[in-house]
Amino acid sequence: MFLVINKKSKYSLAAFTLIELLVIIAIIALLSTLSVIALNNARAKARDARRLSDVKQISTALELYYNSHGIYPNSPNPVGTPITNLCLSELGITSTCGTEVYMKNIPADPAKDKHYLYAPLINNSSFNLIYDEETIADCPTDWVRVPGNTLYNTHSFCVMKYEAKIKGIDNGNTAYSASYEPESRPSGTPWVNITQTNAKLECESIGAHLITEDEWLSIVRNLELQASNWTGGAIGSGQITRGNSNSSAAMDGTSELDGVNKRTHILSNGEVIWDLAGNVYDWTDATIMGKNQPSGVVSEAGWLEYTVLTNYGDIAPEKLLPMNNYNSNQGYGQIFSIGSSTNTINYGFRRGGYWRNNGARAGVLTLILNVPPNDYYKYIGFRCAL
Ligand SMILES: [Ca+2]
Ligand SMILES: [Ca+2]
Repeated sequence: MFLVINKKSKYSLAAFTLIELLVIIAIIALLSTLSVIALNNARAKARDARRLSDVKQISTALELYYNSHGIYPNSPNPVGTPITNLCLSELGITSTCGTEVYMKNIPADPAKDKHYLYAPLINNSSFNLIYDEETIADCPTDWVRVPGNTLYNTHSFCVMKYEAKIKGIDNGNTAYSASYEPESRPSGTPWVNITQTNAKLECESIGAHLITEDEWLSIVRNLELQASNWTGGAIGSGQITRGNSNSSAAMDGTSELDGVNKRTHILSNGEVIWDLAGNVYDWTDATIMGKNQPSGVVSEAGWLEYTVLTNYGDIAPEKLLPMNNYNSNQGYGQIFSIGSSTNTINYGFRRGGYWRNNGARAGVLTLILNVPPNDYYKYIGFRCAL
């Protein structure tokens, strides 16, 4: 039997031409490459499934803590420390457990270089739980992946690394044309003079969407937990940098600024995003009527520190306020609201501040609510998300 097969294969081999052999070798090489890719994808998917399950379990343990204590635990010490392998007990999130244990060994992210992050918000009445999925968002060139956040129900997503530019045109300060297409790239100045309505349509035209408030906040809650985004080099020390906010014009995305005007922020997964604060305002996709806006003691239109708000209107506090009762002194910016209890006009959300905010008014949580969705200005741009 063995002999027969051997004979036959010898005969077959002789019948192949060199070309045929090369084709077969190329096909085998391609198939093995494909199967390696498929295997890597399957592994990344398995890690993502693990992440979702871990995050669910950690959230459950945090709810158990809340049931006993009426608040969520403090951040691990120092703030921004990964919660990997720490213990959640009546002592909070610490390296050694107390007696009342809710989770003995908080699971580690399945990838060695990634970590889950936890931070409470609004006097420990809510919390961020941040996790970075690998496969959910496979981001295009010059877009960045942003980790998900349980507080905002966001999975990991892609967002433009730069404020949107007009494809093929370097001067973004031009009259709107529907024939223009949005693109994320370093060169050129941001696409401005565009209404919130058209910014939505333009993002949809490339298969994306205008960044949502939940996505914006997921970025801010992540970067505020990275020490290198603070001028003092530690979380809460100095300010979160506020970008191009003290100059005479919008800039392209090729030159960085120094100190408090640094234009880039880093995320927990190492991704770098430009001009979230400053340069031009970024539309987000939300709208709110004047009468439903947050307000302070003085009931008139104007800039307010977050710390002096007496009424949050229709915006949930965790979607509005800086952590730890911080305000513009920590680089978060301020809010501009209409300050009227009767105004029924709709206004679009825009974030971050712009080149001429002279400091305090620019910041990663700056929010201005006085421009309707169909108005446009040379200092309002946008960015898309996927
Ligand atoms: Ca277009
Ligand atoms: Ca901006």
